[in-house]
Amino acid sequence: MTATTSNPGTLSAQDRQELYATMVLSRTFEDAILREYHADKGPGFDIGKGLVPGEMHLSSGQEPVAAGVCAHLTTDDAVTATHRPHHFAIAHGMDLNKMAAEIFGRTTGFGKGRGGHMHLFDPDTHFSCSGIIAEGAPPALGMAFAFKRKGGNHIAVSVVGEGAANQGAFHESLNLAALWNLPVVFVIEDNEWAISVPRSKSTAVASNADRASGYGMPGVTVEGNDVEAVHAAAGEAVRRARAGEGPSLIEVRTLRLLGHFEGDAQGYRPELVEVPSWDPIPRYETVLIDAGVLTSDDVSRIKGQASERVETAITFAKDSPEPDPADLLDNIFADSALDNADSALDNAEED
Ligand SMILES: Cc1ncc(C[n+]2csc(CCOP(=O)(O)OP(=O)(O)O)c2C)c(N)n1
Repeated sequence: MTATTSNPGTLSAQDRQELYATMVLSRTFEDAILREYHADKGPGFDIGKGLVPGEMHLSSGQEPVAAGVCAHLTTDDAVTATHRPHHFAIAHGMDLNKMAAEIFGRTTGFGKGRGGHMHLFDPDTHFSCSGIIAEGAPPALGMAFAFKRKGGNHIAVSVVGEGAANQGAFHESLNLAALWNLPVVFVIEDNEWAISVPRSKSTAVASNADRASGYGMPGVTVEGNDVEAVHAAAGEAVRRARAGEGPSLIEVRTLRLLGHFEGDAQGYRPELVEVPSWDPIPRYETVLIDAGVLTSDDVSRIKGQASERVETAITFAKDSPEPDPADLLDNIFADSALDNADSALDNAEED
């Protein structure tokens, strides 16, 4: 999406429709992945089985964070996301076909099917994510440093969960980003749970946004899982970064509608009974319909277009070739690295 600099209350009808459409596309994609993931796991729910093997972390409920932040970015800006990456990947404009193919482990995927859903990587849109929590923060700094050295006003966004916000890599990144005045926006997606650990059991700090002042940057908390409030906070943080005013931290109180991973029974979440009424997408839909920004025809059109794109991507993934086991060791080392290693070995043998 194109970068905008909207302030609260100044979003156009088109901006608001786009925020809604981005969230709908993300949810539609994940609902399809959920369907395919569970289709053939067998009676004992074996995560090694089926068309989409391995773990699956879905972001349903957290769409306002990605839509609100990425509305300010172009694909020349970098995003490093988490092990729960789909909503950010989609909001940042990654190709749905290659994304689905990667998740299905097919050769047409972003990483030739070797990374899977936690390791979506696309140099064209400057997007990456990782199964290692807080791992994306240092590379975001590297991207921001490069952008600053090259000139221009591109920025990097580093997304972490509130659990990952306790990791050393995250804090070292905040420190260096402020010290070097780098164009970075740190986003904490606070869904209150790090697997089964509530925020109150992982940090003594009531609000992670307060930590920003310890590093010399502004920090803001966005309450209510509200896409327009995220958009407003991100607008200011992105403006600062582009203007050379340095990094900012945004903590968004959001909501994970599903388990930490698919198959998680969530016995640790007593509040779950209330969750359906918290779904941010129907809530925003009602707001926009009441404001006269969306009609029910618009809703059907947006959902229909999302479904069409998503089902095309799922079909593309299913029709794509599986990797050939003979290629297993390809693409692990760059050829030059192998050459260097060979000559180092030769030299060692000669010595
Ligand atoms: C460095 C590291 N330690 C532990 C894990 C195991 N792990 C995977 S997800 C997770 C919890 C992450 O919680 P949070 O950062 O709040 O993100 P959420 O899953 O809620 O989106 C942990 C501890 C990991 N992947 N990487």
